[in-house]
Parts: sequence; C-alpha cells; structure tokens
Amino acid sequence: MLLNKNDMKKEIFYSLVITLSAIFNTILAQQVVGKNFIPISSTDSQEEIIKKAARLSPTTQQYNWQKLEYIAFVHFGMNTFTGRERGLGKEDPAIFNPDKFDAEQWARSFKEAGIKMAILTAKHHDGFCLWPSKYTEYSVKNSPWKNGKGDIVREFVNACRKYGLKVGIYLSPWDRNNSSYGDSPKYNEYYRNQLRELLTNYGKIEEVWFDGACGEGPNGKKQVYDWQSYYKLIRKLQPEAVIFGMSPDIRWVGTEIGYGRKTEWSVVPIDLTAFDNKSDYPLDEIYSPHDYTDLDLGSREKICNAKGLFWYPAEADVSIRPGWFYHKSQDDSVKSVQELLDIYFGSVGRNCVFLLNVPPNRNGLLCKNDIDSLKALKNILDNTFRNNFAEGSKVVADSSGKEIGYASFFGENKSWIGKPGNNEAMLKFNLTKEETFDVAMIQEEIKNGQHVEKFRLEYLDKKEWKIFAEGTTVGYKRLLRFSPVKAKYIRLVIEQSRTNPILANFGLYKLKNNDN
Ligand code: FUL
Repeated sequence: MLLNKNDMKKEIFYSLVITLSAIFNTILAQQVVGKNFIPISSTDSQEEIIKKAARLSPTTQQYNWQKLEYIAFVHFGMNTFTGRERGLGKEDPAIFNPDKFDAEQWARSFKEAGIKMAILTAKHHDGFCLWPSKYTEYSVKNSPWKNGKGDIVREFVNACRKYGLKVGIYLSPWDRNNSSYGDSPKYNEYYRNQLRELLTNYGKIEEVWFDGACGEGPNGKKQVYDWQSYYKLIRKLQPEAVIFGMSPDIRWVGTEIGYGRKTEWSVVPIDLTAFDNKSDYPLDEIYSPHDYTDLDLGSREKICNAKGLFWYPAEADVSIRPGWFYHKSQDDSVKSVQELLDIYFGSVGRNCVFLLNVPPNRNGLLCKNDIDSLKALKNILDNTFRNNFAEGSKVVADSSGKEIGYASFFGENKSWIGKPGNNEAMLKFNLTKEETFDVAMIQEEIKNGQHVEKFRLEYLDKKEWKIFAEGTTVGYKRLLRFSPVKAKYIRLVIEQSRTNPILANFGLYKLKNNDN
C-alpha cells in the first residue's frame, strides 16, 4: 500500500501514541498500588469510603496465590483406611499401610491436569500425623508402612517439587487424639511445635490451611486456639506463605461445593478497633476469625457500614467425590468432566481460587476415574482457551474513535486503564473477521484493586447492539458462558465502577467440549 505524506505522518503519530500508551501501561501494571487494609473513620463520606475500597489491593503473597487459579487438595490419612470422614482419634496406627504409596503419581497427575499447587492433610481431626512428629506417638512412625520409617509429608513435598508444584499443608487445629487438647495453653504449644516441624523441615511451604473445627478435650473443656501466635510463627518461618481460613489472608468461600458468588468481592469489611501500623502484618494482630459466609459481603451498603476494609479473596473448595476421604463405595460417584467444568467456571470464573480435592485410595494411589476426569477437564480448558478471538482485534476505547491494536493493552504486564475520573467505560473490539464464540473472559488488574460493579457485553447485529452477557463483579477473573454468538463487532460496557476501571485481559472463546 502506498501512503501519501499526510497518511505517513498520521501513521507515525498513531504508532507513537500506541508505543507510549504501551510503555505507560506496562509501568503502571507492574506497580502494586494500594494497601491491603484501610480503616474507615466515622467522618468519611460514602464517596470517600468507596474510593478507599477501590484503593485496596492484594499483598504480594495474595497476588501470587490468586494467579495459581487451580490447586489440589489431598485428603489422606487414617480415615482412608477406616472409611470414616471424621476419625475419632482412637484408630490403631497398625491399620495405616498404603502398600503402593506413590506421591509422584499424585504430583504427576496434578501437573498434567494443569494444577499449580497441592495441599496435603498432614494431620486431620483424628490427630494422626503423616510425618514422624517428635511430639506425639500417633503418627506414621507407629504404623507398619515402611516399618515405621516412612514420612508421607516428605515424599509428598519431594514429588511436588519434582513436578514443579507449589506445596501447601493442612494441619487440623482440632485434634481428637492429643491428651492436651482442651487444656488450651498446653495444646497451643503442641500445635505450634507441630507447625514448626512442618514449616522448618520441608523447605518452602506456600499455603497453610486452617480448618475452623473446634471441640472439647478429654478434660471436658473447649479448646481456645491462639490464632495470633500461630500466625506469628508462620510469618517468621514461611514469610511467603498465605494462611487459609481463620486468618486474614485467604477467605473460605463459605460452602464446600466449589462455587463462588456471582458477585464476589475481594474487598470486604473488617472490625478494626485498633491496629499497629508498624508491624509487617498489622492485620494479624487485630483479626479474629469471623463468619464470612453471607451472600453479600462487599456491596456498597456493606462497606459503607464498616469500620475498616481489607483485601480478603476467596478460595472455593470441593471434593471430586462426595467425601473428602477415599471410600471405595464412591468409585462411581467421581464428578464428571462436565460437573468439573461447571465448577471451574463458577470458581476461577468468579474471582476465586479453585481448590479441588482428589483423595488417594488405600493403596496410596489416585484412582483412574479421578485422573480421567482431571485429564478431560484439562483438555477442554486447553482447547477452549488456546484461541482468543479478541487477540488480533482493534480496540476502540470510549468515544475517542481511535482504533488501537489489542496487544497494546493486553498481554504480559500490560493493562487498559480507563480515564481517571470516569467510573463508566466502553471498549469496542473490532475482530479481524466474524467469529462464533460462547465464552468471554474479563480480568481486572487487581494490583490496582477491584473496581467493576456492573458490566454488559454486546455484539453488533446488523445495526443494533444486542446484549449477550452481563454481570456485576469481575475481580481477578470473570468467565461467562452464553449461547453462541456470531459477530465481528463486540463491546464491553462497564456501567458502574468504584473508580476508573483497569483491565488486565479480555477474551472471547469457543467452548471446545470433548464432544464438539
Ligand atoms: C472441613 C473438615 O471438617 C473436612 O473434613 C474437610 O477437611 C474440609 C476441607 O474441611 O471443615
């Protein structure tokens, strides 16, 4: 194509605009802008509170964890051998003998499934330890497995490392075996000792999973957990780890079915009575476990009545089988790939991290049915998300009318930044050609916070814009499924945002179900 002088000038001007905006976006996208908590004063206006909420962002640990998206849970222990879900703490260690135990088979299967981290129940409520803890006799060291010389945690950690998976540890605070349970200070000491063993002897641990279950000890007294002292120890020994549940890092989504809310805020209220600004983890000192299972956690109404706000993202846990532990009778009730796919859209696609439990059997192996479902899900996800129709598009932002290449805004360390002061936005995507799609993905650049409150997606049908999907929150990632749309022109209309929206990604895909 031959260009005249004027056209050439225009071309140069536009490439300059694109390059500068790409550089600007890259710089901004690399910064973690806000803090992860903020107090609300009684004199703050609603507008100020909303601005405060919009300024919150994850800690580096929370951000890195959120990016994992899909992680595995491994419930394995005495219950595997008794068929129980909650052991009594009196089961004989002589029955623990996973004769074909192979943690590498677990890690390999997870890796092949696209899973990024695995969390093992080092100790469940029955108190039986999968590592030879020196603080109790109730552990693998008194089992016939490897003549009492084995260490499941060690083999698990090694296997995860070999396959490039991050490692998480579940250490149940509720302990139905230990005689000190219920004698609160004594048991807290025991629990910290166990945490210390797990967090010093096994290299890097990225998530510590706290279950909230609490009971009475043999003395008839209810145990009072010293959460603050647990956090302190974890921060000291594994400063890069996040703590799940009963802690200020990661919130339990509130159900055990794996779905997030359609409106899932990572910014939620906290009771801030006092806090110490000097400490590295000031929230640790004032946080006390609280019920975050409401349907509405972070609406304007909720945050405007709060004393403080913090960044508290959700993890959505579910088991691939009806139970958390393996039961032979459930071999035919493994979730199908379609069920898992729906949960994936309902968790990763709703601003949550998806924690999928896959329990090994009595031989110490994952079963074929479970592995098949994992593999099938991976296939669908790979085939679907491989081809983003929006990628080669020209983007027109707001009313500027200028067409800018998609790659100037979206990609590694890039983002599209809505005009400061504008709490609404419209991005038009002119695809290279007409395409058929039935999945959309929107991501906010959460390093800058979570802002979007309401959006819709439209396509141009002849001369009319028609809505094909809509939603409220976006957060780290929002995935939407809808009946297939065939179009070349699409627009994302952000109808309401807490401040100018900042997007990290936008995609349009065709779902590649195994049967199409
Ligand atoms: C629950 C526990 O009681 C279950 O056994 C399981 O570990 C699940 C993940 O958390 O609260």
